[in-house]
Amino acid sequence: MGKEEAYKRMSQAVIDGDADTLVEAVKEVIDQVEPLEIIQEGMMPGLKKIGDMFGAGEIFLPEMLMAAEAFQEGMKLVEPRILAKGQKVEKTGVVVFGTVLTDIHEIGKNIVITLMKTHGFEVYDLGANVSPTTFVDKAEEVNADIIAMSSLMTTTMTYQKDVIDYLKEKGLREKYIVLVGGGPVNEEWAEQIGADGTSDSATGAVELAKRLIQNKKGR
Ligand code: B12
Repeated sequence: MGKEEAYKRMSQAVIDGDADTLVEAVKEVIDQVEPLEIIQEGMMPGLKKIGDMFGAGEIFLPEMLMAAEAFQEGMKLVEPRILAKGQKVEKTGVVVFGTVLTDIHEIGKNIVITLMKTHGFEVYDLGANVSPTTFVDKAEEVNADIIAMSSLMTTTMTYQKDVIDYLKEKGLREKYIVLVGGGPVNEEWAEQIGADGTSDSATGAVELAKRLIQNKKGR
């Protein structure tokens, strides 16, 4: 089976919430292609489709949940391959990463974290539903360079601003690079809340993080 065919099967398997078929299709190509390509070309289109279907009221929460679970089964195969590529990389910086308060979406955050690790970042994953105090306390504790926040809903993205406001309140805003991301987040939003940047892709997020760290350390 060619990779295009395998990617189509992966996407459909995510939509169907069919972890077995997804894992099978991933195994068919995993030794031949870039692991990140499997996520981007094979698995993510399915998740996007399921989100659109949910938004249109064509499916309900159980189907979305099954799609997410199938996706995560696929990730179990792909993630070690991505991590294996970055074993001998020099340390780039320290990142504290979480999904904001009342938001439990973690898939995108986890992909960005995996890729950051392969580029030498030491990443502290705070999980989901993370409060401003937790973000900031952890960043202080581990002497982080970057605070990174993910948010997948229009109703939760405002908590990204709360973290930045809390940093300002504590007189710590200038100490950290603040990155924001996730579905509804764009450049305009990042600028509006006073974040240092955003990206809608994992590779873009890593490039941005590297560039901003270089600038900061060069100061
Ligand atoms: C999977 C999913 C779920 C899963 C999450 C499982 C998990 N453990 O993560 C489950 C089923 C649990 C779920 C629950 C809900 N969901 Co949901 N979900 C989705 C879905 C289909 C996909 C999200 C996803 O993982 N995308 C794939 C990843 C790779 O993309 P990403 O997160 O955007 O990340 C990329 C970039 O944004 C970027 N990035 C991400 N984070 C960061 C951070 C930084 C710093 C940077 C630089 C970059 C960056 O890099 C990533 C890689 O490319 C979306 C639809 C969609 N189009 O997004 C709906 C969606 C986000 N969900 C939605 C809703 C409404 C819900 C529920 C409220 C449903 C309900 N009635 O209960 C609950 C929310 C519960 C809560 N309190 O959080 C809505 C949100 C609408 C809104 N208000 O904005 C969406 C948009 C669906 C829709 N069309 O209506 N969901």
